[in-house]
Amino acid sequence: MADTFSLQRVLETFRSSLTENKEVYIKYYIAGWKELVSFMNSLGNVFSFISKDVICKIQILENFLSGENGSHYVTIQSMVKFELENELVDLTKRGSHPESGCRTLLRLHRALRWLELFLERLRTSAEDSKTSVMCSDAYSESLAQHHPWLIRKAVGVAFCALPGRDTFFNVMNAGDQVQVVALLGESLPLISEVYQITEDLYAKNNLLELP
Ligand code: 1PX
Repeated sequence: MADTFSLQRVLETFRSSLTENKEVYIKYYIAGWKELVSFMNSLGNVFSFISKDVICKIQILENFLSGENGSHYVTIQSMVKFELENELVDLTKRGSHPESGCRTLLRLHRALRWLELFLERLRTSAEDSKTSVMCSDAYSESLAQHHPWLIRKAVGVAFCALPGRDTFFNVMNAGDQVQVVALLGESLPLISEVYQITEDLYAKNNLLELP
């Protein structure tokens, strides 16, 4: 992972995460998240409680991937099959498998929906739009529904520290605003596709509310 964030690289990692049969490689899925964490870190320390949580979840998945059952963690599809067949998932309340791959990835999956909604707002935003409003509207529509009051409050405070739209576009490192908007237009269908494939898989297996 290079030091400076680039939206192009996020696009490439999410593109690499899709297999020919439309399964999702966990390795590239988490690589995409690492890029996003590096972007968030470049925005300042107020976001560190968020990036810590993402890094922790990435680490859990990486441990599975490099562990003795790593071959079952190559794609999200193979992970779900393996963990369910071997009863490695707490399905209704937290018990002996509080950090299963399935529940850990579900947290990132919900956050991917936030990202999709936020980037779509950013892509279609007017020059005087506020990133804090776009972020918090996208959050209310997605992740907030899964977070308790205290987290929602802390997230609200962090949003207020977001830089303005111009800075945001610059930090994305993808050229001028017209180019960034074009790249966002290219990235969003891919992010949506990865999201939808995961959503359908989780829905089919009744995994969308894992504790
Ligand atoms: C191209 C520019 C895009 C900007 C990239 C920013 C990436 C943001 C990534 C946010 C990922 C958040 C993951 C949250 C996972 C989660 O829901 N965790 C909670 C539940 O976990 P548990 O194990 O307890 O069941 C956990 O409690 C969360 C704690 C931290 C708060 C998470 C807030 C998420 C806010 C999303 C908005 C981020 C705004 C960043 C500004 C750029």
